[in-house]
Amino acid sequence: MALFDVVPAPAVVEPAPGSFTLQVSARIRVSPRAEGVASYLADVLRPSTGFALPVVQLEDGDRDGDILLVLGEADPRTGRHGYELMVTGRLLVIRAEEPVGLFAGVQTLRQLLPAEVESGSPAAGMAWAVPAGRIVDFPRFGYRGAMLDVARRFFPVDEVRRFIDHLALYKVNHLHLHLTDDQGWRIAVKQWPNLTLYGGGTEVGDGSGGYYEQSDYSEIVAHAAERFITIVPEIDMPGHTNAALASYPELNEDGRAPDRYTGIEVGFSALCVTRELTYQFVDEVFEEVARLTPGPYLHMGGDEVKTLEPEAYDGFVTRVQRIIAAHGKTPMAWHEAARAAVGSSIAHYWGTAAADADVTAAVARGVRLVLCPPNRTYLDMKYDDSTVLGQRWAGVVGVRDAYDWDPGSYLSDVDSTAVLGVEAPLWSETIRSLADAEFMAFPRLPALAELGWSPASAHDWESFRQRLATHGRRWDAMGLTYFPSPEIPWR
Ligand code: NGO
Repeated sequence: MALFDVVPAPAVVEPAPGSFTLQVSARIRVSPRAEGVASYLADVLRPSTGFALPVVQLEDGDRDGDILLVLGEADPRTGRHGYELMVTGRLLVIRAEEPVGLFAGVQTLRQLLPAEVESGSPAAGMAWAVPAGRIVDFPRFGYRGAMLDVARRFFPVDEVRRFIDHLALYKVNHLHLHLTDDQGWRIAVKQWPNLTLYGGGTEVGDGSGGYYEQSDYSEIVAHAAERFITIVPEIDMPGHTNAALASYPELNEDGRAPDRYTGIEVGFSALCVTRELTYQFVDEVFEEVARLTPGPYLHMGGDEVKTLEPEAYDGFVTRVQRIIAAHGKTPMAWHEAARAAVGSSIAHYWGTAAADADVTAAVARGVRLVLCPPNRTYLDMKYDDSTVLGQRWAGVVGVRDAYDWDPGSYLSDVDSTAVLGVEAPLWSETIRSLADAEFMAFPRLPALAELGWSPASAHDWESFRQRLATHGRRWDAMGLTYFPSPEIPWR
């Protein structure tokens, strides 16, 4: 590997002659408060190297050949989320102000080791060399997200854990879980048990769906937290609610429960927004989800409601966002809700227009944005005409399409300071397995991760495709399914 072959591109890369080689006697020395990062690194390195790699205190004596994870004394440019990596023939040192920065540095280190490090089983006769030099690195945006639609196709806990592991490698730090939709309700709510017992039993097509018990959801949250990833739970409303409406007749305008739904049309369902019981329902659902979610956000959906008048929809949005705020969380919603969103909330912009008057006005009131334009970020769009999976309502989205745009200037009327970051949604109407999901995410997800992390000055398609070309072997070693796009000169 070369010091440059890192995705997302680091802010500063200074190669030096020589290399560091990880030996059987190496230890991982770590500052107090960062032991979790050290044991994560040991778990990554032990299976393929076969080395013991004991984790010891930083103070535990200088020895050549050790890996050091140090809190403090990093280059000041690294800030609270960045890191500095120094590699010489003698030592490999990652420094950061906070454990989250060390974790990002560990991901860079993974990518600087030979691809075989990802194989999960002993790779004999390897020289575990890391090129010498210095990297100083820090994120451009605080919100670097991916979204997984577990409603149209249910992903069991183990698959979500594996997806989270992939996100970590590319420094993605938010996973938005689309937990409910017309085709299924995926998170158990104790006060409304039929949501999952009945409403969780379907998905798109003839599958039997599934759902997360609250303990399953907590397991996902904990796995993500160990990787410094925040879970953003979405309960989509007032539309995209057929699974809830089928489970509880009293949530329907006419008091009658519809059949469960397994097709892929959108926009036909809506909660009854004029009945008080609906707000009690919303309050109790968000109360339970808030209690299970340590992260700051609760997402209320709000997209594609075709059966309500604008005033009724707006009134619902404002009231629900106040309920979310009352549970101590920051409301998030798709950008249709921006017009009625409260000032402290966040809107996911999924339009393709370069300006949107409602969004501009909302930003003026203090609403901030996460960008997910479908013609750039939707991982469920086909790569090209030959892609079997996916949809094409927003066009085909090649790797270059995903990469070659600037989140800071995408919306012409919005100042870049209102943009918290980018998100890559993986909707699952056409997805039947985790391998399908990986195929649609790779290599576009690393492209979007780079937009979120790397400085605008590092943005360069030619450089990106050359760096990414070294990652195919890494994905092969991980057993990760990906699209071998002809846009990338795979090595
Ligand atoms: C839209 C729609 C989703 C679909 C997706 C498919 C948003 C925010 N709402 O995006 O329900 O699954 O497109 O590409």
